[in-house]
Amino acid sequence: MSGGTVAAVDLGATSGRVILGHVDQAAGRLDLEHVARFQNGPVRLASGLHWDFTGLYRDLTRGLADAFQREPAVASIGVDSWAVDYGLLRGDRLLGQPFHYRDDRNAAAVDGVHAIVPFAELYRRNGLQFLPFNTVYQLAAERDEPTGCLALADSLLLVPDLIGFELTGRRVAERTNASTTGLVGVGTGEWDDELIEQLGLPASVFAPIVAPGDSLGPLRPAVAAELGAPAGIEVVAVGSHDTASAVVAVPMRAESAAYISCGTWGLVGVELEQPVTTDAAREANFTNEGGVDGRVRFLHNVMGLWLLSESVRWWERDGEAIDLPELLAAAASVTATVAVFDADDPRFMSPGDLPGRIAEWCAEHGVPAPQSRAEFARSIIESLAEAFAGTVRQASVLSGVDVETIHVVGGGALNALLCQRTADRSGLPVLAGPIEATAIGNVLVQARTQGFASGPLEDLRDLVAAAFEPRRFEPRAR
Ligand code: LFR
Repeated sequence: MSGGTVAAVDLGATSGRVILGHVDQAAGRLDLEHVARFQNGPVRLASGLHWDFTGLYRDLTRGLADAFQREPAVASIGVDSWAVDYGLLRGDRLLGQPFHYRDDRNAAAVDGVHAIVPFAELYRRNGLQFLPFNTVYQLAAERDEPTGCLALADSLLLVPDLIGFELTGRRVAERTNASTTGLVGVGTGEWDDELIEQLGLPASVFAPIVAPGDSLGPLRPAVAAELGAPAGIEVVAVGSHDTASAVVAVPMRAESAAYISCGTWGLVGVELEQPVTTDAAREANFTNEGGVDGRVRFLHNVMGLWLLSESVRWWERDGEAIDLPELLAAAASVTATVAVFDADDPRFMSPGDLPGRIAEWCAEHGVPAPQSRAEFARSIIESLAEAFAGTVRQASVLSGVDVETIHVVGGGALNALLCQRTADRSGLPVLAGPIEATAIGNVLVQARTQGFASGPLEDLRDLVAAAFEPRRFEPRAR
């Protein structure tokens, strides 16, 4: 076995990137080369909140063209993104820009779905926490809208699969991301046709499920020409749900660790071999999402750095530029006791005046609201740290994993105050990094398919631990 290079396309809710990964497991080599970074975000059209899919596709293909220019010997491409959102196709034609999961059309559909399949029954079948934007609710909304496109469509592809289709012409549903739709059986990992039928959704739009590591086949010749890629370069399915890729790259011992994949969201949980769909897990709103190699991502969505980034966006709306490192430094030196609010409160889900909503939460709960921006930032960090610590405790109780260490990966690993306060509030050491866990997980799954690495996830994690030494935060007295 020798090494080689693969290209990872990693799309987050606020930015996307194209990264080259150089891997040679035998030589202990795993390093990343950043090729392109571009903006992403919601676009409000008359029809609601959407993603600019065509802009994203333009940016990522430009990034891939740069990647091939730098490194003509790229062996394959893998794509991951956030979950749940999809494009509808009629033939090869995309029927409009995909909806953004923060659009509020979903809320109205929830009761209708639960009237047909009560939530407890849904949970038993799909093992998913309740999130109003799970694809199942989005599709129920789409089905009922007079202008909905579902009836026109002959296929539905989640965002990374849609990109895979544009690149290769092949329509598949990668399993880790399909598991976030609410329409895949938690025990089977296959589309739950009975559920799909019960909900009046067209079974024929769903593509065949493939596993991370499977090849989608070569780039379409026209795409290869546009990218300057050698003919025959293939696209490999990775853990196309970004969180699944991130968990691959958590340098943990899963039997005694919890992870927090912290970016826009804070995904807090443990890795299991078998799902946990007990009443207690359902009541705590824990999810059993599909992981790479059939592992289970038993976790809960905490609101995450969205609380901070959306507050900053609100403060910047009149053109003022806020320096984030400066704001965080100011937050770290706040000495006043700040409000710890419920970071999970649904009022924080949609875009807008988050500082105002935090103040409103405080007023309702009789606690003094933060006054300055530094206090707001500190209050957000304390509230996230508290939610993270509490969710780790719950994950441990519900799953039976005796958590000794918390790993923080993703952009949040850069936020020293958040990592320290999570250690303090949980009483457990926090190991921070790698920051680019998602891209690394994407790279490693491709590398295994290409023969640049081999073995179970534990072996891949050893490589991560050696290449990206985590930063350790010891818990301090509170
Ligand atoms: C993180 C993430 C979460 C998912 C949310 C919405 O980027 O993929 O795992 O719940 O975005 O898709």
